[in-house]
Amino acid sequence: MTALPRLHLAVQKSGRLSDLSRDLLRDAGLRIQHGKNDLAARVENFPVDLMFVRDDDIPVFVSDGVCEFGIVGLNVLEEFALGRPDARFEIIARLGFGRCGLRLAASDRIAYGGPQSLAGARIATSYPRIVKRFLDERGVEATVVEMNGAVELAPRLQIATFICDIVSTGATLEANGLRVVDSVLESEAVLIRTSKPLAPEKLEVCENLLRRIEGVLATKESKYIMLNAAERALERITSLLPGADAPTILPLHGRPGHYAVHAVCQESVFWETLQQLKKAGASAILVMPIEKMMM
Ligand code: PRT
Ligand code: ZN
Repeated sequence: MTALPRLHLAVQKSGRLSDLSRDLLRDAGLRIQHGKNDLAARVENFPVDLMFVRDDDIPVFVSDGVCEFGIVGLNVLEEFALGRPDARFEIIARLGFGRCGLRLAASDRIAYGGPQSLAGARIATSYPRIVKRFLDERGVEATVVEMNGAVELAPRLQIATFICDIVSTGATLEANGLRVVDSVLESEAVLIRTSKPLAPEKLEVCENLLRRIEGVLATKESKYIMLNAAERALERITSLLPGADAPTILPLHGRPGHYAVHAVCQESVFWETLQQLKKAGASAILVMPIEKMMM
């Protein structure tokens, strides 16, 4: 029997996305062999090798087809793609972690009444292409000053009046006497795939990997709901179930006219939903996590 061809998946070696990327792959059932400091690791039970690299290199590797897949922040990906119109990748899934925003910020003393306030100003950033696009789309002319780190210091050093940087809690801006004035991009980690043609024998492995990752993402949001209800309430109740497709409805033993409703809800189930279900006549409502799912 010939061995299955191995795929290459690029993940951040060490940084904010590293542990979360590994967690996602583990949840997808991939057993990763080596420790954190290696440059590559073999997955024991699936024909995939992980490549541990700087996040900035991930779009390059995937676009060039050196790695078939990669996990990277949308901010890094967009900055790369704007500089490489011939880039060959597609976004397969938004992964729901590494959430942050690329924000314009300035000191409290600077007035801001919308993008026009940026006209003629200097903006320091590590994302010059994204900032340039933001300005161009709004017809504003400003000077973009590229910095590779410590962007928050630019106003204090009088390098620029505005900065455009990644913000998550806002603590770094606050510590530097800056406030957010505008949003440029919402970001999170995404799974990307090369658009270079794959060898036919790799396609099936790719599909299997994707199905597993999609399964993990689906279970994160999904819940299994069980409840009981009288027949007359069924229509209203099933319409209230968030993202549920064709619930299972079973007669309750010894309670004529009453049914058990089971459904997979593919959206978050909030307390408000449970209250609405109760009001509509549901009783014994149970909401359970789903461990694995393959659609
Ligand atoms: O070494 P390598 O090049 O691989 O890593 P890196 O240092 O370039 O990136 P890293 O590990 O810092 O971040 C990886 C990705 O995580 C980013 O590209 C974003 O997609 C995402 N992410 C999520 C963040 C943040 N949150 C974040 N808060 N990236 C950076 N920050 C920084 C930000 O630059 C600023 O300095 O955190 C500071 C602000 O945080 P708050 O919480 O004070 O607002
Ligand atoms: Zn980086």
